[in-house]
Amino acid sequence: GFGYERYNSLDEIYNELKRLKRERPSLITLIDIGQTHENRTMLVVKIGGGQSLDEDAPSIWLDAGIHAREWIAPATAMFIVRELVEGYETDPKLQAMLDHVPFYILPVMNPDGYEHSRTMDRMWRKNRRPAECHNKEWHTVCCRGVDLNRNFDWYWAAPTVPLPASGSSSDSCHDTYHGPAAFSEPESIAVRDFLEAYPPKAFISLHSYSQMWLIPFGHRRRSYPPDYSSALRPLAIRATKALEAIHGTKYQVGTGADLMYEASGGSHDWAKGALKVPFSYLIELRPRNTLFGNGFLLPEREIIPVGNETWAAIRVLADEVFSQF
Ligand code: 0X9
Ligand code: ZN
Repeated sequence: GFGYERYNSLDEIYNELKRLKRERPSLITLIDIGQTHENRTMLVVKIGGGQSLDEDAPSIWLDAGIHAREWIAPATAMFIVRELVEGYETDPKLQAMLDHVPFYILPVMNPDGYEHSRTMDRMWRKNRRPAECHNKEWHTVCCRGVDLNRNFDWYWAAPTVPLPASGSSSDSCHDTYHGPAAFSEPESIAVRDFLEAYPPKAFISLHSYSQMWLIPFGHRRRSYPPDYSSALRPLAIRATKALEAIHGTKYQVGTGADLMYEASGGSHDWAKGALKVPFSYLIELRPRNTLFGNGFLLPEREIIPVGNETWAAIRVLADEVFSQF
């Protein structure tokens, strides 16, 4: 069965969400936002805000697992689900916040890829779009999967420098294949349609790894939204200070393009640039670097510490949304 200190299967995660819903039917709503290529359900859990779906109410969006191999992201999303559900009973300030500002959490945005990473290929990243074939020299190659974090309609498929490959690739065999068109994938369509119907005040996407709190925009170096210095960056710095205060974990703050590499078609860039979500961030969770092996293979003993420190940061963000809207 499900455990908060373990990496769980998709079934275990969905069963836990259903169990929480049975226990607290008035606090929790489960929303099926779409189906994947392999017909798995994409499940959003709404916590707080009453049971009706109010399009105008301020809310906070959190997704995880857009990249299949980044297992700490869904585990952290589930930690935050539990923190919100239990805190609602025990923390009056959190209760007041959740009554006014619900969380919409999608713990596994890429269920097909996640299961493929669990059972077939630990380092799988993309979704499981059926193979596309193209000619390469003297033979035909066919490859599966689109990088969902290159498939959003924000400078989609734009060339990037200096590493086109890590930026966004037109080669279906590449790990950053952007797909045949913007929003070509059922998973990115489901998220877009939901967010357009219920536009949140904050958008957070959990990834791993690097310990970075990334701010739009990531498609070009030195490209920033107008409120980067006045709002987005100061809040990110406050949030990462709260994070560091828990276990001393240090985060870098900046745009993905400045700190890492240019990459177009990302969901957090689209959320800020196209949907105009006030606070949009991409969080690269632990570890910091990969000196001791593969950074995607974070030991299970770190799940709870990562959950605690990340929750402290997200709490800062939630309090800010609550005070502003
Ligand atoms: O490449 C990505 O999609 C993200 N990194 S990951 O290792 N989790 O795959 C980072 C995207 C942030 N934006 C830029 N780096 N431009
Ligand atoms: Zn990622």
